Amino acid sequence: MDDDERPGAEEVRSAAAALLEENWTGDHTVPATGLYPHQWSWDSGFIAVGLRHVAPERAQRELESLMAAQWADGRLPQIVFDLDRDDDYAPGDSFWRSRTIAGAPERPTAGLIQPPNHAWAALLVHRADPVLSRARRFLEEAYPRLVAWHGYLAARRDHRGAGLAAVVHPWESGTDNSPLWDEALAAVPDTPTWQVTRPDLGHAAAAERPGRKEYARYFWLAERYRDHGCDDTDEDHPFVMEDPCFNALWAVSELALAEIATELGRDDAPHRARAARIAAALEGLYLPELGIYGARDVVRDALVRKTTVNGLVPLVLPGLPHAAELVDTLRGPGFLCGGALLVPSYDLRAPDADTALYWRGPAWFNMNWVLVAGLREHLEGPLADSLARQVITLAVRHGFPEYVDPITGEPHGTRDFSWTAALALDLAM
Ligand code: 2M8
Repeated sequence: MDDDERPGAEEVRSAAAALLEENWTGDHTVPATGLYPHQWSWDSGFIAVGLRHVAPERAQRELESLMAAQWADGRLPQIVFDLDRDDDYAPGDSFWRSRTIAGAPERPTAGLIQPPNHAWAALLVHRADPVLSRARRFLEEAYPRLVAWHGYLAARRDHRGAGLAAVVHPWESGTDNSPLWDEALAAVPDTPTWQVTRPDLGHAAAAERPGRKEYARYFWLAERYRDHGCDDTDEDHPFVMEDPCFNALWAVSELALAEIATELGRDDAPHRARAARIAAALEGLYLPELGIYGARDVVRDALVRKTTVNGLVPLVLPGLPHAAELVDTLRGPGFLCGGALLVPSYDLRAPDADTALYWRGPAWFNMNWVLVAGLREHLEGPLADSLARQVITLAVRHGFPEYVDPITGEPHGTRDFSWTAALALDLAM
């Protein structure tokens, strides 16, 4: 790409800041108006990372509003519903009825969770403006909530007792229709009681969203979890998966909590110990023959041997034993050397890869941002820099798309997508 095609830092900053302002509701940022009209958990983490450069107080409030919807058991919910603005999303508050569940907060939320990038985001937000952060007691207030959140993962989601947290629904992974979940999901009934509605198809093309059968299974699983009071005691829950992306983000966030503890004059050792335990347990997901981390299907006690971007995310961990192999895989024929501009969500050589279909081939900006961080951690500066430039260029050129075709850069999904803007902004600063 020619240098003159690349947007300058000021262009990125002003376009991204304008979009983030537009998507700000007064206490949080929606992922995108229309398709995603509420507050999403890991979106808020990524959005705060970008917002810190242009509106540090809003970045803090982004995380504070999510943490204000914490459940008594410590979970941070997948979605905080904003009923005043828009109810065009399913399943919404009428499905979850969270206020009828003991321990749920005042504000209506989903019962599920999303990947724990929040402590990592909180540390970055603090460092962007420590004076403001201290004046607002941002870390003092956030720390106990983040400790409780990670405590929930350790106490309620470590189904095998091996040190990893499990997701009980594909939505919890944030990578909804990743091929990692195919086999486990195929065993889930597609007969929910709740009538499945698809308002999402009014905002995005059907060919770019999960299919009808997948949605029926998503609803069935959500219904089962809800009907067990979202209490994580359902021993026969049919979908229990250990995701390398979710757990790597947990470990990085645990390391961030250690830094936050130090900043607050508290003991950082328990956080470092837990991060080490998660990292050690992650090694049980490593697939040496593929040079990548897979997922574990806890119900079937089997590893899912598929090469997805989720399996590259452990690169963010310092001292990762297989970092060199992961970098080779990332550079190799399934990912960048398939001629890709950005790292795709799924091995481009897989017969069922589809470069326009959501988490089954397209490149996502959040994953590429995480990989830039991972490459920098492992001293792969030139590759990190070239990926960062592609993130910025494709984000700005296409009006902050949700995701892109990794080969052509063609935009897909919704536009004006908040984390695309926030993370491009972060990389441009
Ligand atoms: C997508 O997931 C939601 C369900 O949570 C959906 O498809 O309706 C995913 O890309 C997820 O990672 C993201 O957090 C969410 C909002 O951007 O959209």
